[in-house]
Order: sequence, then structure tokens, then C-alpha cells
Amino acid sequence: MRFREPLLGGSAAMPGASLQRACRLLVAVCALHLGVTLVYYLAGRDLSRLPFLVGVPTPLQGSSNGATTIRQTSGVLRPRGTAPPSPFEASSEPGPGRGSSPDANSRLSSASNLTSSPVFPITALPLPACPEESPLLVGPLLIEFNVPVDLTLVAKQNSEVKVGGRYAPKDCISSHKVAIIIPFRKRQEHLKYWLYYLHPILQRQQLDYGIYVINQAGESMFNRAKLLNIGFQEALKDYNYSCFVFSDVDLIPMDDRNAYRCFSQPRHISVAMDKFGFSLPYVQYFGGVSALSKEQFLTINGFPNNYWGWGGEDDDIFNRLVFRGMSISRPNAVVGKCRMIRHSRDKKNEPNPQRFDRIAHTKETMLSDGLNSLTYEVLGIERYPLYTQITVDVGTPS
Ligand code: UDH
Ligand code: NGS
Repeated sequence: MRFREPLLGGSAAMPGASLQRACRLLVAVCALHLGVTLVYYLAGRDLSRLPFLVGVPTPLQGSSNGATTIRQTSGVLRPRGTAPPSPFEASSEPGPGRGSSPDANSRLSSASNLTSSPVFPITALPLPACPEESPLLVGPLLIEFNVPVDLTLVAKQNSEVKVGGRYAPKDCISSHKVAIIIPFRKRQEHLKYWLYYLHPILQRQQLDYGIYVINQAGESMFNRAKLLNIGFQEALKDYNYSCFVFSDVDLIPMDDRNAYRCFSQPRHISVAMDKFGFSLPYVQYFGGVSALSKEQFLTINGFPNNYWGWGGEDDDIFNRLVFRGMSISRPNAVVGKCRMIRHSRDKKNEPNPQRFDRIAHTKETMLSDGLNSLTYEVLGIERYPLYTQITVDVGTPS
């Protein structure tokens, strides 16, 4: 029995061996065929699906669709009186619509056409709502103003910020659609610091936000509150913002837990400024940085238009809120710490001698002075990588 084995390998066993080899070959060919079929099947089905699961870039995140729209408006001065394009409208609506652009659909069908494998209906997974409190916050921040800021670098460091200074989290839907309005004239150095510090903070706060610098043209007396009214009105032409943060250009929060968003009551944000020893200068103080929902803003007829020069307009706003039965919401004095960039008084923003008389009459004047009496002329809209600048003629004191 033992010597049978060598016999099998000898010439007498040849026909059996050939059959065995042929069988092995057949099995190998079959395996290869199966493998190739499997690869094609996966390529045709799963690869077309993958982008939807891991997030096909939405227009806001920079798909070709959004980029085209944005490019059209980037750096373009809008002719007077014409409605602006809405580069972010379609892209920023939350929900299952994200990623289902014609572009995405064509990608899907061309991938499916690669094979004749069964086509399953593919639905984009809706993004979850962002958490109540962002997990990205770090707390206290070191804020200093001794190194010059290079905006090209800042734009690179904030690569997810879209042209015009628009951002929305890519992994979740933010319920805070915030337009940040900055009254402005000849404070470019301050604006650079503001953009450098605020963009990362606002992204960590998981806000769906846009930055609007409302630039007063000409040399007439500065009018902070009127610029803020204009910012409100102009930002709403871009996107359905539900919240408006009004921020001086020279104020930087020292803690990213200080939320740049709206609350059930109007929010005062800059509550502990360094120049006031990190506390409020007086309890009614509502200057610096504040946030009002669209509804709160409309309820008070916006801000006054007739405070020319420095002072009092923030007290008038406070009065308006109180006269409409609202109270002020504030962070605590630790979270609310902020730094002001030191500077000298601006030309054409001298203290307004009429301010005390005006704030004594807010109750009556707020009915006819505000959004319902706002007139101005837009001279240009420029979409920079980190902000939108709207240059306006606000007129002169009447
Ligand atoms: N602003 C400008 N340009 C101006 C005037 C004001 O951009 O010419 C804006 C800017 O956003 C500023 C805000 O309006 O932060 C408020 O300006 P403000 O002058 O009322 O307030 P600020 O706190 O200065 O900046 C107060 C007077 C400083 C005097 C300092 C004397 N040492
Ligand atoms: C008050 C002003 C406010 C001003 C605040 C702080 O006196 O407009 O000081 O000013 N009210 C009146 O003048 C009626 S600050 O020190 O920041 O320049 O916001």
C-alpha cells in the first residue's frame, strides 16, 4: 500500500493528473471572473453612494455650483438700486436638500451607468442638528494686538470660510443664522484683528454666519446706529438670517463661550471690557457688541437714524427694548470679558451735543425714527474672502 503514492505521480497516473490540473485552472478562472464582477459591482454602486454618505461638497462648502455663483458676485460692485444676487440662499438651507444639486445627480447617474447592476434609490442622509453647546469651544483666549495681521494668511487659515465671509458647519445644521454687522469707516487695521480673532471663534461656536462691514462713505459725521440699520436690511437681501450681532470693529471677546448668537431676550455681549476694568460701566449699558433676533429688532423699529457723532445711540436702543417690554440677557463677567483695541477719537465722530435730549424722548421718537424711516444709498458691495463690505451714503444730519 505504501508504494502506491509514487505510482500516482508516475506516467501511469497522467490522465488523472491532467484532469486535476484542468479542474484547478477552471476554478481559478471562475474565481477571477467572480472577483472582477465583484469589483465592477462595487465600483458601480458603492462608489456612487460614498460621496453622499461622507458629504458631497454642498454649494456652500464649495461645489462647482456654489463656486460659480459666488465667483459671479465676488469683488463685483453692485449697480445702485439693483437687487443683489443670493449666493448662499440655495446652499444654506438645511435638510435633505443638501447635496442633491443637478451636479450631484449627474455624478450619480454616470456612475450608475458603468454597470448593469440593479439601481437602488439613493437618498442623501440629512445632517444632524448641531448640539445645543458646541463641543469645539476652548474657553479663555489670549488676545493681543502687537503683531500685524496678514489677511491673505488669515483666509488660508480659515479655508472653510466662503467668499463674502460666509460659513456654516459642514457636519451639522446650525439653528443660528447670524449676520454680524460692523459699523465702519477707516479702521482697516482694527478690522484685520477682528477677522483674525473672530472667524475661528465663530466657527467653533458652530454658527451659520456672514460678516457684513457697513462702510460709511464720505466725510460727514459718523452715524453708528444708522449703519447698523442698513446692515440689518442689506444682510437680509443675502440670506434668511434670524439673528443679528452688532459689533464695534475694535472689540474682541476673550472667551469663546461668549456666544455670538441670539437669545429669547436681546443679548448684551461685551459686558466686561478691559477699558472698564472688566465690568459694566453702568447697568443700562448696551454698547459695544449686542445681539437681537430679527423679531426683536423689528419689534423696536430697528435703531435710531438721527444720532450723528459719538454717544447716546446705544442708550436709545436700550430704551427701545425696555419700552417694548424686553429685558437684557448677558453672559457672566468671566465669559463676557473682552479687549478693546486702544485708539484715539476718530475725526467726525465727536460727542453729539444733542444726545441727552434725544435719549430723553425715545418713547415717542422710536415710533417714527428707525427702520420705517431709513433712507440711504448703496454705493458698492464687495465680497472679500473674509467679509462683505457694503459702502453706503448715509446722508447728513437734517
Ligand atoms: N467707527 C469707525 N470709524 C469711525 C468711527 C467709528 O469704524 O470713524 C466704528 C467702529 O466700529 C467703532 C464703532 O464705530 O468701534 C464705535 O465707535 P466709537 O468711537 O463710538 O467708540 P469707540 O469705543 O471709541 O471705538 C470711543 C471714543 C474713544 C476715545 C478715546 C480717547 N482716548
Ligand atoms: C455713555 C454714552 C454711551 C457710551 C458709553 C460708553 O456715557 O453712548 O458712555 O462710552 N452715553 C451717552 O453719552 C448718553 S465709551 O467709554 O465706550 O466710549 O457707549
